Amino acid sequence: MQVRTIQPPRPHRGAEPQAASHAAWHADRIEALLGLPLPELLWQAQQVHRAHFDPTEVQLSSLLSIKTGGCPEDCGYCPQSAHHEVGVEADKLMDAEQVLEHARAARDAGAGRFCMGAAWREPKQRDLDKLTRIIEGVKQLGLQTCMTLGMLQPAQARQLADAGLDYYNHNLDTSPQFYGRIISTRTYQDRLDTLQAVRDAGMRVCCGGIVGMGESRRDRAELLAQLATLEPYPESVPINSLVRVAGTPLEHAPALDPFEFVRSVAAARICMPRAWVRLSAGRKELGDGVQALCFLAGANSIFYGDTLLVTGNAEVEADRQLFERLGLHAGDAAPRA
Ligand code: SAM
Ligand code: DTB
Ligand code: SF4
Repeated sequence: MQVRTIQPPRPHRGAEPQAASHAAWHADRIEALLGLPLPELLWQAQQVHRAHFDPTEVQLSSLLSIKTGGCPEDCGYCPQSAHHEVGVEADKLMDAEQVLEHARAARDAGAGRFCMGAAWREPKQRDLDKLTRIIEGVKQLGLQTCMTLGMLQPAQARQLADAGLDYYNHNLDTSPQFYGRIISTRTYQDRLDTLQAVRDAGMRVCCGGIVGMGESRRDRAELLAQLATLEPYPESVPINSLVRVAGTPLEHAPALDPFEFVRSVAAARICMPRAWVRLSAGRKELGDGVQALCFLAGANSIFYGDTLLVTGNAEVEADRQLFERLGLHAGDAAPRA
């Protein structure tokens, strides 16, 4: 009998040990890693990966846009910003029952974590009550929960943590130096403040960035240095490859050599040894060969499901076949200390 979906992960083994940060991860050191001959870089990344994880195990996160479009922020890459003419219709927050239907389907297809994204600058108080019900419902399905709702005040972060939210996703996106070329409506410090509020509330942090927006290798090193020196570093690190969406200011960003993406994944693995390093947006466009190199470079998580937020993702059936061809399986065993 043909198996149509990737097998569900083994049950989660409780809280992961807190990741310690390495203050020594200066951008110079990471830039030197990024410039290594690729076999050297992959070898180092594989050694670090194998010390903490089963290299054949990949965590599956499914993504759902629970509030789409019409966002007041001007992030230059984003199809959901109201500043760009993309043709994404603005919607209101999805009903809890509808979210739970999607979550059930994701669980049945083998996902271990359910990530919900909202195109907001920040959530409003009235939204938080509904979000609390959603978090409780998704957890009852046996899924880990993650949300990305924009900036959070400390009290909002505490409310989400009290509802049982496991992870909060908030990306730094790029280096502090390049950031102003991409976003003007919120500062780098705003993002760091939200990350601190999430940490202080006791949630796990999911924080990464985007590669391929016209930034330099130095910028990628600076981004990774920011992430690796957060105290502690994020438990989950999404590395997105820019999806160039027509109508966004980055529609015509020059294509980046895909090996630079692989290098970024490897460096992320080396400087954040016990993080889930997630191949995020742009996986479909990277193709099977580059994805395979990313798994060899220490990536151990993917967004799983036919859509991301509004753009297409690698299809579930294609992922099932890729895992079979590469000898990978779904799983989310906590990293070894
Ligand atoms: N509005 C919230 C926020 O920005 O914090 C949450 C949703 S936002 C879509 C989450 C992340 O998706 C962004 O920080 C960015 O890293 C990523 N993203 C958005 N559009 C993308 C694109 N076209 N290509 C790659 N990554 C993208
Ligand atoms: C993240 O780092 N990538 C995801 C998730 N966090 C929310 C979003 C990717 C969005 C890609 C473009 C889109 O479909 O809107
Ligand atoms: Fe809004 Fe998030 Fe898109 Fe920025 S990335 S425009 S904050 S939805």
